[in-house]
Amino acid sequence: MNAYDGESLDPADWHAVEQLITADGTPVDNPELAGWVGDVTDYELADLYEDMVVIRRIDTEATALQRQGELALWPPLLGQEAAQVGSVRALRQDDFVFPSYRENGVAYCRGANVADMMAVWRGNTNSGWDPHGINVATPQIIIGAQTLHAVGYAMGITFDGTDSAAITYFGDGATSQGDVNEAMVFAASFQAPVVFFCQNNHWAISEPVGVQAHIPIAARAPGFGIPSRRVDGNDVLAVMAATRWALDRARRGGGPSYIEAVTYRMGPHTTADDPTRYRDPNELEDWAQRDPIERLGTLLETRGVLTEDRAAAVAAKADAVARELRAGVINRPDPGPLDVFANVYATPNAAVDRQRDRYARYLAGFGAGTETEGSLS
Ligand SMILES: Cc1ncc(C[n+]2csc(CCOP(=O)(O)OP(=O)(O)O)c2C)c(N)n1
Ligand SMILES: [Mg+2]
Repeated sequence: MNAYDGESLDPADWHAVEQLITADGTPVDNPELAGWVGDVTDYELADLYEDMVVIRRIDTEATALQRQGELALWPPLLGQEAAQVGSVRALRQDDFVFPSYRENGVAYCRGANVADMMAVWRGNTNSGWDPHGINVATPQIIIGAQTLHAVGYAMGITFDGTDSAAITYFGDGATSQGDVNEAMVFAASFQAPVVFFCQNNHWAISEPVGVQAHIPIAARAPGFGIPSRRVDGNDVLAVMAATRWALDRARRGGGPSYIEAVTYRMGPHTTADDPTRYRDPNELEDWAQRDPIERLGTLLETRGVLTEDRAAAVAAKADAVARELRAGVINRPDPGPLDVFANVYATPNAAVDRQRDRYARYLAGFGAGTETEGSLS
């Protein structure tokens, strides 16, 4: 656990972070953190590398699809691959994830079908996937709301008496939101088995992290009675170690933990944003030197694990996923106008039925065809 002594009070300072792999791919001697990932073999590290490459490819393809008019919007995660992969790969399948809109890498690793993942960004479904199918709630656009859901779910875990955990992802900007602070109070009060996972990507749209945090974000959590760690979010192994530490506390009845993964949003906030209007290009250049994928690639090459054949196989896998994603987006049938009433409630609801019938009659006034339901359920 980090103690903040006041010497490093700049929340944007990347140097005051726990690491296991430096930006140039050199292992770091950090026995306490390393102890949490002592069982991870080089081959398993190569799997994490593959995850990150595939996720970056998903991001590139989705960005292209938005530019081509096939998606309405896309929130890129470029640069945040290690934060997402390291944390999600620390979870068990029976743990439950409560993400924001940017955790598409997390959803992929949990097994979300890539076409389903894109549907909400194409604007032709109210949701993306069945949350209970992969134990991941669908993307939350309301900043910070998912942290409350996670704490409520985690309190339910306690009532059930199992040793699973909830994890919630949110950004640096979200930490200013009341919901997140309320969630932390509840989590601490009820010792809920929940992991607060903050991706400090340095920006909340056009607002730099230093405006809303005058001390490192991780330093806030102890004030709520929640232990925290501040890790290099571009170091997949450090992120995995910290997440395992937090999950272990949750499973053993130790209550909530907080992780600040210090990373960088290399792309725009969304495809509707132009960061060149508010961001110093040198900052981007600095962070490009700390790329999460390159550093792991360097380490694995040095150890002889990332051979040319393996790298080619990883690239082929990424291309295959991108093809599947593109086909899924382009071939996805448009919903019918009445589909908006589907899945509002889990059980039949008279009020929704009345609204659907009224709308169907209204549509029928325009002639045949428009009143039929589409193929989505
Ligand atoms: C309650 C609420 N207020 C404002 C917004 C508009 N909004 C969307 S994203 C965003 C910034 C979030 O920044 P951060 O939490 O750092 O997450 P990031 O986008 O960097 O992943 C804001 C203010 C919103 N979606 N919900
Ligand atoms: Mg942010």
